[in-house]
Amino acid sequence: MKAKMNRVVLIFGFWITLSLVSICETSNDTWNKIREKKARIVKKLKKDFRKLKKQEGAVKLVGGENEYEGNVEILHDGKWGSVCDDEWDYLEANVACRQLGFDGAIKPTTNGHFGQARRKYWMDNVYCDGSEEELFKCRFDGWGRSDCESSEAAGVICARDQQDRRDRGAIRDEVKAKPEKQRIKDIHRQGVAIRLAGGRVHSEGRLEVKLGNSDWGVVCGDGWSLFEAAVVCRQLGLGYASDAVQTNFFGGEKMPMAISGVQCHGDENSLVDCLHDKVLDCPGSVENVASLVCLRDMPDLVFDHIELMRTAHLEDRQLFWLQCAMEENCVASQAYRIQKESENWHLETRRLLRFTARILNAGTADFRPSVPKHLWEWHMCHMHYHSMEVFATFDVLDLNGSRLAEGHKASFCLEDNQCLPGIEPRYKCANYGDQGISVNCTDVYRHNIDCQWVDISELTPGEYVFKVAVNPEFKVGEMSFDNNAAICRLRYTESFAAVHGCVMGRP
Ligand SMILES: *[C@@H]1O[C@H](CO)[C@@H](O)[C@H](O)[C@H]1NC(C)=O
Ligand SMILES: *[C@@H]1O[C@H](CO)[C@@H](O)[C@H](O)[C@H]1NC(C)=O
Ligand SMILES: *[C@@H]1O[C@H](CO)[C@@H](O)[C@H](O)[C@H]1NC(C)=O
Ligand SMILES: [Ca+2]
Repeated sequence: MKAKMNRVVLIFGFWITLSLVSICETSNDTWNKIREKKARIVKKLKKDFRKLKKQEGAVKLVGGENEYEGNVEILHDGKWGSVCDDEWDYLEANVACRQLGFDGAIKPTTNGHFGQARRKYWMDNVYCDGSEEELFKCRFDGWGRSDCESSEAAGVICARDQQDRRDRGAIRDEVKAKPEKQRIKDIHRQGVAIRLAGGRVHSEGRLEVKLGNSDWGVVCGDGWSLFEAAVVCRQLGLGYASDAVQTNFFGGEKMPMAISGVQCHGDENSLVDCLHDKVLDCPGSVENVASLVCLRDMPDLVFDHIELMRTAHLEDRQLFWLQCAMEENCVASQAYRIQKESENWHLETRRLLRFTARILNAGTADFRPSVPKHLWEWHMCHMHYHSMEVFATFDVLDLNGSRLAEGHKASFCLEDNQCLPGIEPRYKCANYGDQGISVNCTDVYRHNIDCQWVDISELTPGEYVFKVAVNPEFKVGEMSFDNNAAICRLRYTESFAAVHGCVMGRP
């Protein structure tokens, strides 16, 4: 009833405004100004109207400081849900902003830039081609299908008007400026003690911190990740970080909060070498307590960049042969546009940069998928179960680091393909077998299998950066993440591609 009243008021307001604007249209001088104003008003009303209607697929922004920024929430089945940041980019952000009546996006945001996801994820792996008018018309995994954690909310900063879009650069810099952080030991000079508490064993629990003579306190969970946990495990002599969680599972919700915004690179020997908020700032619930699990034996994936350089090559392939791949989002969005618009789409060719991905587990424990077996998905096209949604990413970037093309190999079937002498392979994809990579075994995705490529059809010849990374979202703990990516140069001419100069790095 209230919504209906609001609607009537809105429509009435709309009519009055338009009439007033028309009466004022006498002077040619102010005509242009008025027209601009009118367009703005109409846009704003359209947006408010859509929100009020509460119709399927409506979107809204939450957690921002004003109405043109925030995490994206979408309405499905009468309930609002969050959107996960996997594959969340400019194209998707633009669609969301335009649906809200803005001119487009200044920036997509990820990792819960505007706070943790407050609701169940309705959408994950959203792929828009940019022509969609509403977000739910983009391709995605299906309502409610997601493997995302609450820290992975997707958001946007929308452009208020044309001027905003021109000022994009300046605003982008402004967004980058985070609240000030300082090294812990530079502020707390009287000494900092740490310990784990509340765990079932001594190598897990909530992190407790004692600053000088004050009482023991807990640490805010915002931004708490495996990199910070790794430092704590190392400092306490407990091995490596297997899990970093933001939860009161290990208690601590009644304790005072000692520090927030802890941020480590991951190789520090002591937590006091990490950064933290100068001023304690931990918005959100009291359950947001930094907690962790340390383990002595951990897997350690190492990406083989030599094999990547040796095997990279181009292939031109007709869309007819790529239909399975299209179902799994392994081609660029332009291909879907061609499929929609061209009658002979299956004769169009795509240019693929193919390469072999060879991943060794050089750790001391098996690498197991982050998703339990009963949640694995059967993929009809490729006739096997997918156990890990984002096991690897393949990106082509320009020399400034902007992403121009990406592989979308949706999922991987982890198995022992080759093992060092004396090691028996144990993981096999066939027959719903257990998936994983044993210590001293490698999982090999040869360049000739489906989806093992980046679709570079829209790329112009030139020099680029090619980056391949495994376990890129750090969903599974490892001894080190500094050997998980190969960052290489890609030389691309009309007819030839070479990947060279690879260095190892972090995803
Ligand atoms: C009003 O301005 C337009 C261009 O902006 C011009 O073509 C037109 O002649 C002007 N009309 C009057 C009455 O000045
Ligand atoms: C990289 O950025 C510089 C300056 O911002 C610009 O002049 C150059 O064209 C950019 N290069 C690419 C490949 O986008
Ligand atoms: C794996 O290989 C390394 C180096 O060859 C060796 O030191 C280690 O013992 C092996 N681990 C297992 C579990 O076989
Ligand atoms: Ca690793």
